[in-house]
Amino acid sequence: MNSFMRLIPVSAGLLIAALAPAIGAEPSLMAQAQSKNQKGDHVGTADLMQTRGGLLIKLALQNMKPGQQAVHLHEVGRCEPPFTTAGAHFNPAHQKHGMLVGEGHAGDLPNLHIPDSGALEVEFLTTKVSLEQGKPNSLLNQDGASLVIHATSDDYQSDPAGDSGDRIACGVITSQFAQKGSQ
Ligand SMILES: [Cu+2]
Repeated sequence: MNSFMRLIPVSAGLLIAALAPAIGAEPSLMAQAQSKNQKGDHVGTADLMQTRGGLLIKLALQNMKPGQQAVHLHEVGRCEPPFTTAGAHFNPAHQKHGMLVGEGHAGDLPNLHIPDSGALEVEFLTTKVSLEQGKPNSLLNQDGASLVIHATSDDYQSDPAGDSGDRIACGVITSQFAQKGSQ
């Protein structure tokens, strides 16, 4: 039984290496969020990859309303419309919101500019959060985390959420290699 359990991390590591050859020899941690709007329609996917320089987030959205919209990492991995279940912004360092005010929340991200097509692909790198379990800034903590998109833009200063309006889309951040019963 024990030897079987030990096989799981080995095969996960090989899979990571196969999926992320650009990162080099070191396996990376990866996670994904499937974003849905309040009606439950799929509107995009976020692929998260822990790199040596920070957490790379690749966001691919479709069927969105054009315009500037805030995107944040929220502190709970639960997306039930109207998405208040996702909690506040991910903020383990207990900062006030917004880069214009100070350090900001760890879950703060720059605004999305969605074109008339309603589709957008964008990548960001943030050094304020991690996928490494056990770190204080890990998104993969006990209650998880979500990627939330708001109806309007973040003003980068109003506490607690940049005056960015309703939560229009939400996706639970899920480790790509989480095994049921592994904790
Ligand atoms: Cu938010």
